[in-house]
Parts: sequence; C-alpha cells; structure tokens
Amino acid sequence: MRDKIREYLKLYVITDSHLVNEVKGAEEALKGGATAIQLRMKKVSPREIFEKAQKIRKLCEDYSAMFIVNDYVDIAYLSAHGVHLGSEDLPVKEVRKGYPHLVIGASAKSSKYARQCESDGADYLGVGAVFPTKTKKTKIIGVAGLREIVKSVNIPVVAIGGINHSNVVEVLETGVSGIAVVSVIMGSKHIEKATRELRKIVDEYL
Ligand code: TZP
Ligand code: MG
Repeated sequence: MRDKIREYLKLYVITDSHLVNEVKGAEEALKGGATAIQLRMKKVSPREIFEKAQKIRKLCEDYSAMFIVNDYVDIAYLSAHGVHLGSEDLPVKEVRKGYPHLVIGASAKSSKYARQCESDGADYLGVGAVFPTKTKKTKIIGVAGLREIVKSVNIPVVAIGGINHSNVVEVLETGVSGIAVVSVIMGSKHIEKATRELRKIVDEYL
C-alpha cells in the first residue's frame, strides 16, 4: 500500500456522522469510485470507532480501496492501512518508528511543517483548508498556499477543505495527487452519483 499510495489518494472521502451514517456513506462512496475512505469520528469512544472500522475495512477490501483511520494509531494498526495525524495527535516521527509499515498521513498548513512531516516519515500530506468550509474550523490557505506546499515536498499531497464539483479543477492543476472531501459527498442526497461525477473530473486531470 505504501509504495502505490498516489493511486489511492485520487478521491479520498472522509466520513461525517452529522451528515450520514459512516458505514452507509462509505459504501455508497466506494460504489461511486472513492479510492480511499477515512473514518473520522470525534467525541466518541475508541470502542465505537473500532467497531465501525471493522465494517469499513471489509468494504474497502471489497472495493480495493485504501482505508485510513483519523487520530487513533492503535485503531488504525488493528483495522486499517493507515492513520491520519494532525499537529495535536501523536508525532509522525515516533509513530513511524513504532509502525514501519503503516501508511501515515499528516495534516499541514505551511511549507515548513510539511517538510518536517516529510522528513519524519509521513507517506502523504493532507493540505488545507483550501477554501472556506463549514465542516471544520480552520485556517484557509487558498489555492496559492496549496501550490506553494505542493512545490515544497516530494511526498504526495491531497488537497482538503471546501472542494466541490465546481472548484476542483483549479485544485487539481496545482500538482496535487488527489482531493479529500467530506460534505460534497457525505452531505449529498445521492452519494454514489456525487462520487462518480467527482471521480470522472479527477480522472480527466490526474
Ligand atoms: N481538515 C481541513 S478542512 C477539513 C478537514 C477535516 C474539512 C473538509 O470538509 P469539506 O466538507 O470537504 O469542506
Ligand atoms: Mg487529528
């Protein structure tokens, strides 16, 4: 998985229980062509996340997609291909030491932090928020900020934050390996169709 990571980053779909049940959302997105699913659950017990992870892991196997767990290294190790770490989660360097084969993704908002994560052993970076988003309170870096970070590292970058069918092309032109999305897919009435349409655009540019 680590050696073919770029292929799996094209259309990276993240769960959001406020929008749709994680397992249902993941299944529909996989049917529509998501290349990776991230299980992102805030303020619930590790046991509950673990149980969801078992179900989504099976779905990702069925659709040959990559499965990433947000925040929790232990749940990721037990259930997934990898973990996604923010700057307040466990340090990339230590997780890489302990888990040499685990896919490690890291969130970066600056070139300096991006380069740090790269040298600490991250496999890919999630970079954003590119555009304003209601899904997470966070800094907006814009397309120019994204382009600068992409240029500053050699590992693949997935763009995140406010990406939809109308603005995705300018994002794909920055040299990213893929896009990560929450609401445009999980908030859609027709998750499978919304995913298929986005995947079609991504495939034309990547
Ligand atoms: N990290 C940076 S922006 C963001 C996360 C998790 C939310 C992206 O959600 P959406 O709905 O695709 O804008
Ligand atoms: Mg986190």
